[in-house]
Amino acid sequence: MRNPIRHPDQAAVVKEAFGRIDSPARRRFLMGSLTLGGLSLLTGCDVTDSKGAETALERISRFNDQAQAWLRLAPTYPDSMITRPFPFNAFYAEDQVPRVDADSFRLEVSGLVADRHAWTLAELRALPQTDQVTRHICVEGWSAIGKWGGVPFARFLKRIGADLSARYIGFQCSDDYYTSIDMPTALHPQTLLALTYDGETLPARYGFPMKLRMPTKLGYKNPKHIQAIFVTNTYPGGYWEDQGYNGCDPNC
Ligand SMILES: Nc1nc2c(c(=O)[nH]1)N[C@H]1C(S)=C(S)[C@@H](COP(=O)(O)O)O[C@H]1N2
Ligand SMILES: [Mo]
Repeated sequence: MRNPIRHPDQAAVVKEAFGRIDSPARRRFLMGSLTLGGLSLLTGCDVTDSKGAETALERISRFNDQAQAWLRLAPTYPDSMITRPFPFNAFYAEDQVPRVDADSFRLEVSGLVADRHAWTLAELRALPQTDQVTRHICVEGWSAIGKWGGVPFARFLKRIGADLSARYIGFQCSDDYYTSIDMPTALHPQTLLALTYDGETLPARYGFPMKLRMPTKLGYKNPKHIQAIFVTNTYPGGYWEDQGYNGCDPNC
């Protein structure tokens, strides 16, 4: 790996990524200890001539790009750079924001998970929390820096016994919005099940009772007012995805 490991969760993601690599030879190559003979076994390329070696290296590099994409961290900022007021955006006006009742709220969990119990807000708040100051980028041409706090989503997925080899996580929101992400994005160390904004309970306009905050994805992939989460191998699409957007940032 060219990336130094800077974050405890990042180490977990690296382990996770290696776990996904089926061939022990591939794993050894990434650890930097694979021989030329091993390289030919791994890629199925004849590396005795330069063209073969080139092809083999290209295959490895493509794989590395994927691994790097999983590990790429979005920049973080000091609190002094937070945009105030942080903009509101949705497919409707601010006076139509859904009002969710905190006491009766239950987060539903379904699909490829071991524990399907529905979560109260108190239970979610009792999980270990972290926060981050990152830039939110909207396809409509604006961006803003904000501070979100909550549960690292990878930790939540492990806690509910999600099948981490499944392909997608789908989100259903209480305003008829819906979206989905792939598992590598779900396990990214900066993907947060956010319960707070700027140190306060997440306000209604920013997605009370919770939103998924991902600085590595465009704004519309960050669902607010999450009501239900499901783990699946069938691509669930999304409100904007189904209209042709793919959800990647310009570096993706
Ligand atoms: N439930 C829900 N989530 C949503 C949306 C929405 O309309 N409904 N809009 C998305 C878009 S396009 C953006 S830019 C952000 C805006 O989040 P903000 O209001 O916190 O700035 O929410 C995203 N998540
Ligand atoms: Mo957006």
